[in-house]
Amino acid sequence: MSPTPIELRDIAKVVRRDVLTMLLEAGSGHAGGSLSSVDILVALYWGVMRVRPDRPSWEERDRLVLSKAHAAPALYAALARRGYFDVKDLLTFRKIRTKLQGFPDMHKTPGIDASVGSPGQGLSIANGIAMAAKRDGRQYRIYCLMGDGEAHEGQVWEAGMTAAHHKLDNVCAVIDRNRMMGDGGTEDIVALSPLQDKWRTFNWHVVEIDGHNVEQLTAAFSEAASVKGQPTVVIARTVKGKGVPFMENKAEWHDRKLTEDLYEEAMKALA
Ligand SMILES: Cc1ncc(C[n+]2csc(CCOP(=O)(O)OP(=O)(O)O)c2C)c(N)n1
Repeated sequence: MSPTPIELRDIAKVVRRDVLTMLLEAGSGHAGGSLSSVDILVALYWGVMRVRPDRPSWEERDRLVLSKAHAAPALYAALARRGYFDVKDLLTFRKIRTKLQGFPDMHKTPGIDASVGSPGQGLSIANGIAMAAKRDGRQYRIYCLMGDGEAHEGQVWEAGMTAAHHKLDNVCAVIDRNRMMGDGGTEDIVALSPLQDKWRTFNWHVVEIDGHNVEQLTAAFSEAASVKGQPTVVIARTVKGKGVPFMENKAEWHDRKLTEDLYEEAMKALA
């Protein structure tokens, strides 16, 4: 049975706490963009995606490409809590020879469907997987989680055109629309608005929702699954650093180092 919205919210809180513990232990990593993505990942892995954590390579599984690869801590914590590997392994994040590299490596970590790192590339990978699924007559769906600042990379739009041209209705892109990146606000650096119109013009089905509301997220993904002949993009309005008041909407928390004191304060906020 699928978890209730209240259960999903509780899981998201546990995942957020894991993220902070991993970042403190590693002494580096990306807090803001990990915390903004947590509810999206929890909705997907617990409420939407067909996966078997005991068989990570199950051929019929739905796939996720973490195009905003710096949010790896959020994905690793979600995978561990979902049962792909031991939660204790999270403490090895960013350590030498760990399976939990700073950016996801599909050859090292159970549950990782694509090796990613450089922003802007994930949607092209998702397209390739989606074309293979269609060619092989498989029903699985491919989710691609992107940052909004990531859309400054031209490759995102090349991939956007390609997915629509090939009618890849098995692709669902999710944009973590926190309106921030490491250097400040997306709209000040290179404006993305009107983002819905851009994707619509690229022949995508567009849904915009509150990216911290698990009910809205699951409804959006179910709408996406019913769309035929077109890929869907879910624009998920989020808050960078969500859940930790001193991190929320602060560009510096893109990748600032967490200290013991600030960690304690953050964990109190997520108690
Ligand atoms: C090719 C390349 N371009 C840019 C960067 C630097 N960079 C890393 S992530 C990122 C974008 C961060 O913004 P966003 O995608 O909105 O992520 P979020 O706010 O969700 O963390 C940038 C510019 C890079 N590492 N490599």
